[in-house]
Amino acid sequence: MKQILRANSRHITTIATEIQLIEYLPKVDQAIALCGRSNVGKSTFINAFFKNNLARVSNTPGKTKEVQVFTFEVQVEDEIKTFTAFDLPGYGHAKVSKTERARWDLLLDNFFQIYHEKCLFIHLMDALNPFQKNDESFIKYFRRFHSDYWMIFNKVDKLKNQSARAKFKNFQKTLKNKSYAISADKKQNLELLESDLIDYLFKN
Ligand SMILES: Nc1nc2c(ncn2[C@@H]2O[C@H](COP(=O)(O)OP(=O)(O)OP(=O)(O)O)[C@@H](O)[C@H]2O)c(=O)[nH]1
Ligand SMILES: [Mg+2]
Repeated sequence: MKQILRANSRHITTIATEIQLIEYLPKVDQAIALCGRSNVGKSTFINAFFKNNLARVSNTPGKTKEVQVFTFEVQVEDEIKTFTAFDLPGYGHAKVSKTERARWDLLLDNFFQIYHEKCLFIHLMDALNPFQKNDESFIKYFRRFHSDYWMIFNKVDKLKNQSARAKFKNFQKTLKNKSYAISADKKQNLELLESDLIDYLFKN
């Protein structure tokens, strides 16, 4: 038996500064971090995966302004382990002031500098519109850290007709690395991801 014990998922704290990131580091053994464009569904993913209403979701891009820290428990046979999940602010949100944007980018950069060895980075992209310019810049930025990285295409429920779904599948096949296609909002295709994530966390 292997499963996430959803009733035990918790929001722990909010981190807004580099000092707080450094202070929290010793508390983290293994973690996952959700990254991606603003509004792509990172917080929705946390809720779908770990517990309803754990993270704040909004239609307005730029909802998650700080690093939100969660813990979740995983059971494999009779062993239970606790892991950390970080919900990160999104990139590429145009409608905020330059000062605010710079503060988020700095916090994200601090996060990667400090946590790149601790985390599996789960990079969400929009299935309808993957590899947008700022996704590409993010990937380029992020590669230097050589962190573990999974690519997830979210909002597949928006691929409304057969031809859109076929086109997406063909696109997915052209990718060199393994990727997942899910709908966090409709909780579609989460089983394989959950099983792979548990295997990943337990083997590390
Ligand atoms: N149709 C559809 N909508 C989704 C899906 N996942 C998230 N959304 C919607 O997308 C919007 C943004 O979701 P969030 O989870 O707040 O996005 P985020 O990536 O955390 O955004 P920031 O915090 O701004 O970086 C919300 O209106 C969600 O309901 C999905 O799989 N399908
Ligand atoms: Mg969010």
